[in-house]
Amino acid sequence: MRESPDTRCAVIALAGKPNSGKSTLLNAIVGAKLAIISAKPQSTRQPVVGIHTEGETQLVFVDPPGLLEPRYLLQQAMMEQVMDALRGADAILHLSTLADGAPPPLEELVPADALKGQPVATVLTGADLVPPHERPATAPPTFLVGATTGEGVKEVLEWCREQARPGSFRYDPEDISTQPLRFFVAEFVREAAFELLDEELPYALAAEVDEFREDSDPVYIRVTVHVERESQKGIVIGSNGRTIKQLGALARQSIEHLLGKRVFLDLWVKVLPKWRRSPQRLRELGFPLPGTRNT
Ligand SMILES: Nc1nc2c(ncn2[C@@H]2O[C@H](COP(=O)(O)OP(=O)(O)OP(=O)(O)O)[C@@H](O)[C@H]2O)c(=O)[nH]1
Ligand SMILES: [Mg+2]
Repeated sequence: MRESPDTRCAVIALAGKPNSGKSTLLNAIVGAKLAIISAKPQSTRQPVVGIHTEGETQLVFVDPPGLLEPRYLLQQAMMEQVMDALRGADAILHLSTLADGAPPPLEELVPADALKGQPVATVLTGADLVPPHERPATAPPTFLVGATTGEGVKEVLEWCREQARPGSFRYDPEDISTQPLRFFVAEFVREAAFELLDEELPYALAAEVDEFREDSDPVYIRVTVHVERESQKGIVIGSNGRTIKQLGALARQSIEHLLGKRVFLDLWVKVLPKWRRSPQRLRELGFPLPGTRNT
């Protein structure tokens, strides 16, 4: 890692309701598709880390799930990760869509122990959907962003850079994430499910990489798609396997793009009853359970 008296760093957490555009902004900042995006809420379940290094400043962005009232154990585990992301942050970007307007202060949305007085900027997303003359006037630390068009991202980054403090880089300046390829593979399978499947199904679905042979050509990746019920398995497979084929083709595009290699994606659907409410299943799928963290 670069050791220099001039290097500066900050960890920046994104916070906001589901669908406020956190993952879209993370990708716009990093300039690559890391986090999955969906028009349906609650697509992010585990925080995605994106690194932005420019000159002597390294910013580490954490894109956690959206803020919600948990109704089952998976959602509790998701909130646990939001709190971890906030606690570990030097500064916070609080997102809300322009349509929803300015969000209430974060202190009203999260437990007091999740915050430690970090600077918070408000980011209003979806600016591209509103003609310029109808947009509200804003001044730092409030920003208007069209994350899909990249408008306003530079100004947000400038604010983030101002939050950086002297310190050596934590990561190689070339790195854009800290997470293994397996993580992104499973995420891209879930993203395809959010795109292609309706109603409850994307929420009842988890993806797990069982095998990843990077040295084979094409790269061989076997993924188990877990659903909660036999009837859901039937829908995910579809008649003559049509749906699972579509799902695989869509996920494969994103995976090949990230890997820069051809991929053979072998998808298997299994029923894992009630995994979203099972501490053991959630732990196996890599979710931290509430109250089990050393903080
Ligand atoms: N037009 C426009 N659409 C946006 C913008 N930001 C996000 N979106 C869209 O809003 C939807 C939600 O975006 P995400 O980035 O997945 O939202 P999120 O906050 O990560 O959502 P969760 O992970 O569910 O908490 C997607 O359909 C995005 O394409 C924006 O600035 N402009
Ligand atoms: Mg997200």
